[in-house]
Amino acid sequence: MWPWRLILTACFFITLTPLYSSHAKPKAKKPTTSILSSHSSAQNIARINLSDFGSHVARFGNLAWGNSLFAIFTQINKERAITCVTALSVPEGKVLWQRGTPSRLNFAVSSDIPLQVYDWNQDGSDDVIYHDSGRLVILNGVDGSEQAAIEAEQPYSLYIYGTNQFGGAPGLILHGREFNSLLAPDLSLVWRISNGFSHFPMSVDVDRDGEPELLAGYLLLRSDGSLIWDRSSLGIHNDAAAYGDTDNDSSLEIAIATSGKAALLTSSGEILWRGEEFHAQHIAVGAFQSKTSNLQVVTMDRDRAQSGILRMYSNKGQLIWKMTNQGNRSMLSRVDNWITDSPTSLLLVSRSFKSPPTLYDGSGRIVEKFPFPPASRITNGQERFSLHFAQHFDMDNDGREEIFIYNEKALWIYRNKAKTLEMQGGKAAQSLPNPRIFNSTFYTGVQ
Ligand SMILES: [Ca+2]
Ligand SMILES: [Ca+2]
Ligand SMILES: [Ca+2]
Ligand SMILES: [Ca+2]
Repeated sequence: MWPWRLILTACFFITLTPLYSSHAKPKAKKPTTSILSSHSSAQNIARINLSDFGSHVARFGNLAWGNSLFAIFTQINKERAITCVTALSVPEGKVLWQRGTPSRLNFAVSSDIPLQVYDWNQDGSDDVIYHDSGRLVILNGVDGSEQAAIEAEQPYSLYIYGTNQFGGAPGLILHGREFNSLLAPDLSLVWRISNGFSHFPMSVDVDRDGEPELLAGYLLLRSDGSLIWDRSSLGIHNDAAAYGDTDNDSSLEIAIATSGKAALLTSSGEILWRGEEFHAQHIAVGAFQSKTSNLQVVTMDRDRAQSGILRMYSNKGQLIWKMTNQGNRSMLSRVDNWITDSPTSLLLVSRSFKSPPTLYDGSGRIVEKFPFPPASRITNGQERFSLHFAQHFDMDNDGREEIFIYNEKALWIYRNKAKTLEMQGGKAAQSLPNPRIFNSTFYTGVQ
């Protein structure tokens, strides 16, 4: 029953509009399923029930010795104070340690919380870094004990910044509503700047000298905190950002979801084009289409009608297609290695009210759907989904990414069991440690 009902539901709700052919003669209806789906066969490999410590926020890392994987679920109260952190082995589902008191009331999180998982003391096992109640705390990932703590002002999110100024260890950005601070590996303050609100920073080496710059909101900063450019004129705030060399000229472009029309900028801050969004919330840059060596820009729009519109643009800003009715709170993420033998990347759309997490190809066709019954319910004969989240990386170093789906009730994991062609598409490995995972955020862009 499952797949047929989903396919019928998708056909009913999703409108795909290919724009290159708008003036051409009517054509036979195109299939909604991708040819890449023959290289995709989702197999559920774990269904972990979360008891009372489940949450909308999960991070992932190798907390114990021997590269064993853990999910770190974090609960908060109504004042956004962290009330419980639980380290859960994956896929076994055993609690390694827990700090605080779990509560079934504290699972809901509607914006980022300042918590990341990274091997801060470089001893080979990841640590849990978070800010709570005026303190920045680093927990030893092995047992949850406090490794270090300082008093620090309240950030909105935390970002591991791979600057080279500390001799190999990264710095930590406290990304606040009105400031950004860089802390050294010993947690001493290096610099602090004021800026307008944004959700999450992004590092990008715009001049390709090996030292990444930092995009904090609409400010591009050198690693010493000095300003390169300010594009506050772009709109309400930077909701999400991504980058890539979209035209193969060796110079990077920066794509920003601006809470309004999306923007593509040169690395020197010149605006190349704007999109047509009402409220661009998420953005991705990648090689989604096989017929060109240029990259595409994809956005998720919280449009005026609140349907959730997915759009794909060429690097020149030409709208290639759009798909309405994705769900107004849907997220998107570029997935490189679900199908390792494909030269193109896929799009994972998740947190839709209307369908389970879904992989699309560069033509907007469905490659795979990932059923997640813990968030599913039938209302008036139609399937609807409560809030749920998706993450993806290669958990077992076989070159293929697994898809992780979770809410406060459960964590499910899918792998691709289809036969590979044993050709590599030249895309970067997605195993841990992975910047997309240790700099995790709700506001997916380069994520
Ligand atoms: Ca460590
Ligand atoms: Ca640089
Ligand atoms: Ca370029
Ligand atoms: Ca894998």
